[in-house]
Amino acid sequence: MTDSSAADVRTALDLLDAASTVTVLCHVQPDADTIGSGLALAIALDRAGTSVQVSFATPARLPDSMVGLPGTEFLTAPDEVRTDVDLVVTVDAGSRERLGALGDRLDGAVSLVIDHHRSNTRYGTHHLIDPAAESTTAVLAALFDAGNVVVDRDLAHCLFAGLVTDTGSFRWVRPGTHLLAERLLATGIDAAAITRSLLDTHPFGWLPMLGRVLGSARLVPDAAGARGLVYAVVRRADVGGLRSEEIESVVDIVRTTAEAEVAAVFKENDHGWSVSLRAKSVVDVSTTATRLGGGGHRFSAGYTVTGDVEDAVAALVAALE
Ligand SMILES: [Mn+2]
Repeated sequence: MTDSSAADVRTALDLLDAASTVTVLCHVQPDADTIGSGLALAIALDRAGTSVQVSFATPARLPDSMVGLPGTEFLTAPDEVRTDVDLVVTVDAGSRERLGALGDRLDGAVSLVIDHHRSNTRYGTHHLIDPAAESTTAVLAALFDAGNVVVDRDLAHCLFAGLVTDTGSFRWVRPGTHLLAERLLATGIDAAAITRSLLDTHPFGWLPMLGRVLGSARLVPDAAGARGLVYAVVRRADVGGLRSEEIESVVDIVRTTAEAEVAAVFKENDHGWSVSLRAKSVVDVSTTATRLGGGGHRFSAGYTVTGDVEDAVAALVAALE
């Protein structure tokens, strides 16, 4: 289902085959695509007799919504990740910065970057990148096929987690997406339960948080060449003890605004703001985010910024011109 070059696929398989020890790195603030990819790769490598660890730099714990994924026994705390391995693989991380403190594991290492972000900066020694792929797990599915890896129920569970999340529950699809989904479903996975846990389960506190945050939403009709920007601000005080899953869900509501082509959610963090951008059909927010120091996909991207949120909004409006 993907368009990676045959040579890149062959090289990736050869690297994975030759390695006895592998570290798989997921991106910070992990989503189900990076974790599903990391765990699927770990399961497949372990079955082939390879010693493998999977890690991500922050936060300290795996998000609750992902604890039911197969392969979590391969997850390793960042400070326990081996420093000397035959191969370091990164999954779904568009730049070295997305690896956080674990980025230094690439120094002097043979590395394989597996990804689908079109803003990928090609920061490894080898790359398997398909910007047309729906998810990094779809890139992995094609890699498994090329390597004759049998995709059983456990692997299908991990691959489906990334596919259903990155396609927005199969909203953003292309020819072949549903064929891949069908293959994964045919292994007997409980797709409804996986999807509910990943995308449709929030604690009650999510509702009053949405009330506060959505109440702060603003529409800027003149922005983005008069196509419109809608944004909302998620302050620490709004969040309380809520999880990343609740915070990340906000943009999916904000982006439905009819009067705006572009949606943004400013999420307060230790250093300032982490910003999620979404576009519907015309504006390329990958370019916008890259201009502001981040990256992503054409219709879904992000970046971080310091300072007042008012200044951050003004800078975004300027970048969208
Ligand atoms: Mn992804």
